[in-house]
Amino acid sequence: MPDITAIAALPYAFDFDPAHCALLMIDMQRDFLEPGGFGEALGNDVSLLRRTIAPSIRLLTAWRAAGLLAIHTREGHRPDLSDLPEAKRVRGRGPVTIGDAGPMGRILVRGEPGHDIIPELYPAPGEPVIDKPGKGAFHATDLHAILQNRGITQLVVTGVTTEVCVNTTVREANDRGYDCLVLEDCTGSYFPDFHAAGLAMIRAQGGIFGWVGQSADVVTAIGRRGG
Ligand code: TIU
Repeated sequence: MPDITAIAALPYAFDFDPAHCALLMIDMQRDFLEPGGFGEALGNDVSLLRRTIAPSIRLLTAWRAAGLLAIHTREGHRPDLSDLPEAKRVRGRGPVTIGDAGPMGRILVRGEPGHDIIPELYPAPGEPVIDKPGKGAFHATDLHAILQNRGITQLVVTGVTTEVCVNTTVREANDRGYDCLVLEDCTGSYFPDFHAAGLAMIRAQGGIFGWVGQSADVVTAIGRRGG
């Protein structure tokens, strides 16, 4: 018997199949959530994203306790910046850009403190970490292969920012055949309007890209398993 639980979501319930579902935590990096990183270099108030941390901790704790697969992503580039398109480097025309030195090391560069995941949500040993050079987690990465090799067909998606890396990844996942449940309280944007619109775009038109739900309902569904 498949172990499927209906989770309340929009536009309709999400049939959660834990054996074939991965949690995908997108770019919960110091560079986006702490002062002195890429997010602030772009002119943003990074404190707006921090409300996502507490519910994400509760979700990740329950997810791990149930023995389910959690995957983390990090946006960033090689230290020699050979994978950084010039168009991305100069975009924004700010005084500080990708590869420049900042208080958390070189901005959005792999191996630097700012590029790493925040300590509150640090990957556990054995959890895949996907280093991605773009906004989408499928572009120029082995994420699709990792998911296919583990028989994953569904993704519970969290992380930052809602309208940029979360939306891009969900659209990529949708085109590759995955069902995505995006969690409202575990995703965040520097722009509250874009957060709301980004989620509305996912669930509109009968769930054109996926579903939108709340982390507490996923935690409850995990707790009901086998009970
Ligand atoms: N700027 C912004 O909102 N986001 C990014 O640049 N990357 C991610 O969303 N991870």
